[in-house]
Amino acid sequence: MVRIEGLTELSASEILNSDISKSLKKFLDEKKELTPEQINFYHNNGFVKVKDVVTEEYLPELRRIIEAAVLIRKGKDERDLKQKSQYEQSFLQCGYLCWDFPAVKEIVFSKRFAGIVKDLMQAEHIRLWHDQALFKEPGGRITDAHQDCSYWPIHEPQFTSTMWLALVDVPVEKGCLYFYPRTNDPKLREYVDIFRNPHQPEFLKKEEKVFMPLKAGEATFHSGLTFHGAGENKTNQMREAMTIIYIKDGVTFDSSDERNKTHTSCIGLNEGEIINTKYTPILI
Ligand SMILES: O=C(O)CCC(=O)C(=O)O
Repeated sequence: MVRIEGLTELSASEILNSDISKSLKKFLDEKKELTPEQINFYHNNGFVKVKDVVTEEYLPELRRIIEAAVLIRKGKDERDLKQKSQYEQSFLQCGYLCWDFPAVKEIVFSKRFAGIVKDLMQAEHIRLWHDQALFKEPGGRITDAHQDCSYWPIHEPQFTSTMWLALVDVPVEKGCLYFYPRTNDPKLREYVDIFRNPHQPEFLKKEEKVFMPLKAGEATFHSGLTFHGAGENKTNQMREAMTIIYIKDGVTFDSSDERNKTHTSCIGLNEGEIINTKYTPILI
């Protein structure tokens, strides 16, 4: 049974049917400056932590909107954790929220967030790939280590990036992410089937993991190539995170892997075409 403190399906609908505040809207378009050290760190290691991606003043409203969308999507699921598949025990996954809920679209289309990725990738323009809220339930299992690009039909995985935004404090014991530094090397590719039958790639067994506990409003950005996972949620509170995944404008559709070629964001594309569909607008 999915419960979010202080929310009912009725109040969640009311939140989602209201306009977001003018001040949050303005904040979501405000530039967030990165330091050259942060950009270098991202390039060298394949991930970086950024503070104050959402500041204290704006986080409560933003968090409530995402929570409301998650409750509407998952509130009718009566199963408890043990009745779910192994994959579903890792997180409540709610994708493409921005296309169902206009208030979430205001957040996902934020130029502040996309601008960080533009600077990290040193790109002319950034497109949306997709969004997904990832809430790990109390007692939720680990997220097995994987590379995101394994599941995406994109020829240029080095030009993909995920923002993982903590909506609440996420210490290690609540299931924060960890990264394997410098695994953003295009030569290191291995498909991990996190959905049905995860395994740990042999070469990762020798690598160090870097855990990334975050305060609410902080975020990590990681390349689609970087191997990463998350710990269990050992607390009795929900681990609440919102992710937005971005691609550099100009990346192309790779239809070679049967498992990925029907990805929603690529519907209608032919092999090698620039990814430019109704789901992947230019954000900045
Ligand atoms: O939130 C998690 O537990 C995993 C997140 C993840 O794998 C990702 O955002 O790429």
